[in-house]
Amino acid sequence: MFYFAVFNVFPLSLVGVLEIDKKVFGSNVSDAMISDGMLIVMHSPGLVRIYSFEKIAKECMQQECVIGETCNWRGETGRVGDFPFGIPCNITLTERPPVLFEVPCLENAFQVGGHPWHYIITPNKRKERGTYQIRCMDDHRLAKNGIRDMKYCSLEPDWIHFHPDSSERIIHVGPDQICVLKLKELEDDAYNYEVTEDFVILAVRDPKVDKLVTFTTSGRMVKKRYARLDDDPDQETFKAVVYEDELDLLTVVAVTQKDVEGRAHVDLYCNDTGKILKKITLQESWDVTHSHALVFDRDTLIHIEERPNHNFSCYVYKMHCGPEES
Ligand SMILES: *C1O[C@H](CO)[C@@H](O)[C@H](O)[C@H]1NC(C)=O
Ligand SMILES: *[C@@H]1O[C@H](CO)[C@@H](O)[C@H](O)[C@H]1NC(C)=O
Ligand SMILES: *[C@@H]1O[C@H](CO)[C@@H](O)[C@H](O)[C@H]1NC(C)=O
Ligand SMILES: *[C@@H]1O[C@H](CO)[C@@H](O)[C@H](O)[C@H]1NC(C)=O
Repeated sequence: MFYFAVFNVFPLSLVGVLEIDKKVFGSNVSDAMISDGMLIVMHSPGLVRIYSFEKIAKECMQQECVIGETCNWRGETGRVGDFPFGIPCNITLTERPPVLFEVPCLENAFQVGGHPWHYIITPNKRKERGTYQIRCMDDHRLAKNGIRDMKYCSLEPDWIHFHPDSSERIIHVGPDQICVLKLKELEDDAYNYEVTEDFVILAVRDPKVDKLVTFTTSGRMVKKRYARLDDDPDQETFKAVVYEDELDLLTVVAVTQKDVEGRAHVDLYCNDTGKILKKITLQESWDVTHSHALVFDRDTLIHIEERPNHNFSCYVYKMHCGPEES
């Protein structure tokens, strides 16, 4: 159902090819991934199981085939890596390996990180959608303040993930706030760890526009029958948070609908303190109904926009060091 080709890097070498077979892992397998030496298998509805990939690779080794050399695999002979022989699926499981860890969660949104290892899930109940729990991997114990619920009313959900830097922090992003959280060890407490705020970045929003009455440019009064959404396009809304590891910057995209067009700016924040360092206004508009990707690498900022019918635009910005603002 799924095949993994697993490599070591530096130097590049093949570890092996593994099949996730429903006959072995269960007929309800919906997805799988390999990360940090763990094989993570997701089942529907809502169950995640973790196995040791290192152990599987070691114990289920069938045959060490070497790329470029002739090999005989189940009666077929070919050169390993050549088309159409390919690489034999040489990590073969006949029975399910021992489960190291399992947890039920909604829509298999499961993440591991932190030190010691913690995981983030949404409990496997519909009404828990939009809430996240941060728990210790060892004993499933909830961290103090480990239930995160931004209580937003928005079209796009808030999102949470472990910080990709080495700081073991957590980033939780809602329409108008970015919370960078950290795990603090507690002593003599019912909880072993506490989730605390490292810093928070807030969107620039005009509190006046929260009223249910607004005026058009011609002065006509418009009464709204409902309160606005938290990610209503005419208020500054966070759309992406990207971490640049070489400059150690948190890059944030904020979009505000002005007239008919969405205008975006990219703000660079110090990863350590959350202090704003630079604001870059994008020249092109940002249509919130399209999909976007932002890549930031040293002095290059790339914005990729996908319009309907696979129509892509790619905008490239170069940063210059100098007295003038650019
Ligand atoms: C980013 O900031 C955090 C928090 O102060 C720090 O621990 C980390 O080392 C910084 N940078 C990188 C590259 O991890
Ligand atoms: C998935 O299937 C396995 C075995 O086939 C079973 O043990 C498990 O309870 C099932 N899980 C769910 C969430 O239905
Ligand atoms: C699988 O085959 C590849 C090359 O085809 C080899 O490098 C690797 O060591 C083998 N792995 C196992 C677990 O047998
Ligand atoms: C892609 O979109 C742009 C901007 O809307 C438009 O100018 C261009 O003609 C489109 N290209 C194609 C091939 O549809």
